[in-house]
Amino acid sequence: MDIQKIREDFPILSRTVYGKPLVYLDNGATTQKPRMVVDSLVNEYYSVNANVHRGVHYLSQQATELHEASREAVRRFINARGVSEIVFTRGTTESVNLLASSFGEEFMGEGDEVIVSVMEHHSNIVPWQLLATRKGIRLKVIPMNDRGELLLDEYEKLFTERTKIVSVTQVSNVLGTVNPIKEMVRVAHAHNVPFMVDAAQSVPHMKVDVQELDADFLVFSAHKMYGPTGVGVLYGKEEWLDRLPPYQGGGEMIQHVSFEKTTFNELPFKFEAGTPDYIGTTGLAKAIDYMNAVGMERIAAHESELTAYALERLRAIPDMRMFGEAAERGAVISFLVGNIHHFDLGTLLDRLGIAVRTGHHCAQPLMQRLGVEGTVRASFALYNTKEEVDALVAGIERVRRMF
Ligand code: C6P
Repeated sequence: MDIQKIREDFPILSRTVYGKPLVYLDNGATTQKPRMVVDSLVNEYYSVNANVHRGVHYLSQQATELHEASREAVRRFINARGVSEIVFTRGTTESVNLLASSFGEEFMGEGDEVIVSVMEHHSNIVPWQLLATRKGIRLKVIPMNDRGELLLDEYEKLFTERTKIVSVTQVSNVLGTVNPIKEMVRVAHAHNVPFMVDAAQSVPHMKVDVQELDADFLVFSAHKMYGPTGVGVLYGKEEWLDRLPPYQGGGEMIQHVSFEKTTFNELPFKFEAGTPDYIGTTGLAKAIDYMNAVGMERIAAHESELTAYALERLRAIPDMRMFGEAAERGAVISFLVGNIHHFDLGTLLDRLGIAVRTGHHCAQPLMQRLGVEGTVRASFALYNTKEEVDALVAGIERVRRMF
């Protein structure tokens, strides 16, 4: 992989901050965008813009074709059986809210249970909690060991006749743990319970195949995979989506409306009320093209090598405390150094041009389990280099000396 050539596709990577070259290590929050993705947004606004699925005119038809071609690109990317299984949303968070609301409405009642894990992002906790308040359902939590690996024996024990759904992240945004989702789905299915995969932190880094995982639902955001903000995906098996009620009402999601009775559109439009972000979905398709052109295996291999290198170098720093030592891990490293506050470390690294994330990473229950208020997190993407890891290590050493 020619990293320097790849970096040229991302104009922002050559900028400076505080007069220092930018070292962008906050890819778990959002990735930077290659030129071809941004160009596609501009081009579509300038030459194709018209509302989709509504007009008989040329532009509307062309915009609709682009939008639906993007759905097909997503289908192929995650190997769904059909485009009816790909629902466009605003992002992972909206996808989980859609599912919790719709699934909860149809299939859950007082005393029913949802299984989540201790390492979930707030977006995969709070939507279920809202349901808990509304409908009296209960959350059950899969615990983990001190390396940050879920305890599968404990997971199995959580199932009861009241368990209605399992919802777990494939990769932790804090620990980097890659959970054994395929095995966990198999266990859920043995109990006749469907499984939702939060793939926000996996889809950008590894090949994800919904049929191989046998996932019933899978959610992710375009902006974490080199695509634009404001677009996301809810994948659902057709047999499930068919049985779920609509989430929001409005245009597009209807077949016929009268004041007496409304009938709903076919899948996936039943879940897509209002004008979709059709420019954004084209950007997502371009991001998928970009990742495919580099190659998912090559992206995974590069990031794995970079993470191994970073782990080795960071571990050599005195007073380094790392969070997450799972055998299977992604390109995320959380740490604290001595008693330097995570916020101070992050702020001082920023002054050196190094962008990392600090705080609870929208995973406060996990912070509680780790016994910390927050951590510093470095998260890598396909354009990061060993020199950037060296800059991070040198930056941390410098901050240590200051303290
Ligand atoms: N995590 C991070 O810095 P949205 O914001 O809807 O695109 O994604 C939410 C989300 C859901 N699940 C996981 C595992 C995530 O990591 C995220 C987003 C970012 O870790 C922003 S908090």
